[in-house]
Amino acid sequence: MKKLTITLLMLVLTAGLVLAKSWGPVLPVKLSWSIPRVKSVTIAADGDTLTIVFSEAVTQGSAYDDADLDADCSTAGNDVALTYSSGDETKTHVYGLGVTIATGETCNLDFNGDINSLENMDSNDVAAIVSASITNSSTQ
Ligand SMILES: [Ca+2]
Ligand SMILES: [Ca+2]
Repeated sequence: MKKLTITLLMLVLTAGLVLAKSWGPVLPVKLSWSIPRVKSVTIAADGDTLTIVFSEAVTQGSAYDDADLDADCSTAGNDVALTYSSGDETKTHVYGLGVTIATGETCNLDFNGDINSLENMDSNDVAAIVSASITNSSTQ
């Protein structure tokens, strides 16, 4: 019985070492538990472009969809579509707005992505956002 226990223990240890060896190269060297946050959201002077600045570089994960984001505005209405333009894998993501936002409108940003939608470079997801305030710089 004792011999069997030792044999089993050796098997588990060996399996563990083999696993550690094969998975070692894909494990991140530097683990990060930081959660990317939205620092600012701005509508440009043209009223057609929206820029989100995150606290760190953010990428579009496997479940990302433009529909995960929308803007709710006082005149243009709720759920204005956003279409990704540029900035993937950086802090600053630029989107086209489905409707031209007029000067003086009040807008908020919603983000409701599935797991692995927007995430940082360590795959930590951006948390859901409800009505983050948008700075409207439109002159239209
Ligand atoms: Ca909305
Ligand atoms: Ca993730």
